[in-house]
Amino acid sequence: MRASRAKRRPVTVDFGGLPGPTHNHAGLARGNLAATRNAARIAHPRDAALQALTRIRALAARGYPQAVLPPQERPAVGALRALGFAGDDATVLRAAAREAPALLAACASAAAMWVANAATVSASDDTADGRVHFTPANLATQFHRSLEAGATTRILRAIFADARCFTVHDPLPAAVQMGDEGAANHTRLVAADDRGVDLFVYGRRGYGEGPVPRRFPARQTREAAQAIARRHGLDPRRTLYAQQDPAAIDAGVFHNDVIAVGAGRVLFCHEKAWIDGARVLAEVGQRMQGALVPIVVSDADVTLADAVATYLFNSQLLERTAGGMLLVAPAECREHAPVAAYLDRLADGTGPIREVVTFDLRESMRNGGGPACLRLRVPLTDAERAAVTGNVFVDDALATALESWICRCYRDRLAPADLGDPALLDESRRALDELTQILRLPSIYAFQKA
Ligand code: SUG
Repeated sequence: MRASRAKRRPVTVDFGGLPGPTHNHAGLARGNLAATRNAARIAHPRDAALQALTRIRALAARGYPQAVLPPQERPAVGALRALGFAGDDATVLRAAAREAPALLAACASAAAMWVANAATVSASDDTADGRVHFTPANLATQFHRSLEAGATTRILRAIFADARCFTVHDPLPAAVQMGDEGAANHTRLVAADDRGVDLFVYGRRGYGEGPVPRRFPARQTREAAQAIARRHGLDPRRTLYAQQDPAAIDAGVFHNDVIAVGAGRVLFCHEKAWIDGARVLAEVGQRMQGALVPIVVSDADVTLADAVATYLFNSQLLERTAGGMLLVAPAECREHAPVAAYLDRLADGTGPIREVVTFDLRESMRNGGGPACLRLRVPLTDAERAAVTGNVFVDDALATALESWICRCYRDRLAPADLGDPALLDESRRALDELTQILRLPSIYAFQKA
């Protein structure tokens, strides 16, 4: 009995995001300090995609199950048409470039690469009907990101098509009260009974009074998180809600995954992550039947500003077969003296984190996306894994095919002025068409249906 239950336990598959061919730095996301700082810098789409793939490939080689989620079609000509630009695709792009470059940049963003914002995912172990549930994020706070929700829903429905195992809901209504940014604000921990405990973190309430940041938007609402827990059929006794400290949002923590990461029994967070953080940890610990292993970093060790500058907490926490946890951090953490010193102490053999590896994800980091932003965790049992559509699980053959696809199809550099180039749209469509064949997916892009 015990053995068969244990066998059914889901194992996390990391679905990695691939930066699309229009990867660029447009400074679109207010409250995201890296993105704002790097506005209009020349971008390197090929490097961006290769950096993302290198991380995925290395983790797959270490035995961590990896899969990929395809990028979205950009520039989103349909979105520009909805904003009043008319004519054929080239005319729409040229007019937008001339009359409204900010709108063109928003419609050309490759932001869908940060798949931690694609959806909130619940394990079949935790849901009332025993299926894996997905709610694609509406990303309603930022226009350029709100454009992702429809295609994300289509892509998830193509990959997780088997209705016996999976339910992909519609995104929540895209209104300010329902702002939802997906898994970046959701942490699934595992309690002493080996079942999940869900921590949802929100930035503000959609209704009623409550603390709010002064400078920057709080993207996730409590109501959105509660709606997701309800529709996924999560057990309220194993679910809890915490509010981000508004001062943290004002310091550049636009998602909870910029200041905390949890996996299994371990929760690695900054002391200033949440309002009343000690109470939050006590409640998480109680729901986990005492199994929580918190690692709380004090401001004296790493300031909030240093955490935001290096993305220390935008790391992946992975269980090692050799025991303890592996922290997968951005290379910037090793280049920053106080954070590098902290990491040496963290992995000195005395604590739960035994090893730190870093990756150069500089192109994504310049837009405020580190290792944790670039993966969507999907807990799957063996049977659920077998029910996934397409050739999306990464092995050496797929990684090699993706590498040659990137080298063949991506530009080396992209400046803001290139976004209105009709050739870029054609190249992107050709690339995505090839990718759907490599991944053996059905037609997921609007241009493939035209
Ligand atoms: O929504 N950056 C993204 C970064 C998302 C990071 N994701 C997580 N923390 N999970 C954002 O702020 C910048 C695009 C630009 O400026 O060109 C951007 O959208």
